[in-house]
Amino acid sequence: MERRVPKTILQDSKYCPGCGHGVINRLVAEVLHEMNLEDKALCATAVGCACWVLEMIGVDQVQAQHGRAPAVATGMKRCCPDHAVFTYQGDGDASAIGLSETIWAARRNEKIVQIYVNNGVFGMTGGQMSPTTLLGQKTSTCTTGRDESMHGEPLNVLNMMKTLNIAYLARGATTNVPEIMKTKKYLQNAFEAQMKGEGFSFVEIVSPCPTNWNLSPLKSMDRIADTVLKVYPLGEYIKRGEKLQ
Ligand SMILES: Cc1ncc(C[n+]2csc(CCOP(=O)(O)OP(=O)(O)O)c2C)c(N)n1
Ligand code: SF4
Repeated sequence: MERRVPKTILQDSKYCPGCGHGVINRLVAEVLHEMNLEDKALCATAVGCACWVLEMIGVDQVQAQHGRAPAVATGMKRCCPDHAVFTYQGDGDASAIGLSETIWAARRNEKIVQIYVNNGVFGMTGGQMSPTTLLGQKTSTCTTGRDESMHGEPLNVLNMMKTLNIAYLARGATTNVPEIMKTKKYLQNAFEAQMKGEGFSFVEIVSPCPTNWNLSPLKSMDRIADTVLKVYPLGEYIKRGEKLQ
């Protein structure tokens, strides 16, 4: 069988088996290829496993330390307004250390795409609790499970975005082929909004971290379907500035 790989994919996935980052990297590369944006794409990436996008996708990139990717992407876009500028970040990077950058780039309605990979933990550093860790979920820093009275409720960044005037807002997942295809469409819509000058797009993608969830890749998908999506429901929420739900 012929193996078709977008030309910006530089190597086979180097993430853990079953990790969602590999699928998402591939979707980003496919979307850039199909929209003919490969040669004018600029990425500001993160700390965490998300940062391997530097070695996975062959477009010009700057690694922005500790949640600062939306600020770096803002600078890129203002200097190169005809380029397709995006950030690629985990939930720890973008909503723990980098929450203010995230909210203020959205508040300014910068013409960038923020890709937010929500796997519910700090993946690279050993599975610590992150802003999106679910109540009751055990992590290496809350070994008896996230407790509302001790740690607060999980942070739903998409819900915060719903209150802002931005161009596009959606949440996808990597659980199965239909959801992966919808997620690809969300990424396309986001880049389309940017290239039409409509403003800021935020695409959250619910993704497994089998290594730190201590689950097999298949059981990780089951956990997302049975538990995670009840707290982080999928769909499009804002399109061309219009609130859809
Ligand atoms: C200020 C600061 N605190 C902590 C770290 C350590 N650190 C590096 S990656 C990372 C976790 C990132 O998690 P997330 O963004 O969720 O990405 P994932 O690995 O899950 O893709 C942390 C805490 C750091 N580099 N700098
Ligand atoms: S530690 Fe988790 S997020 Fe990082 S590559 Fe492995 S499965 Fe993916």
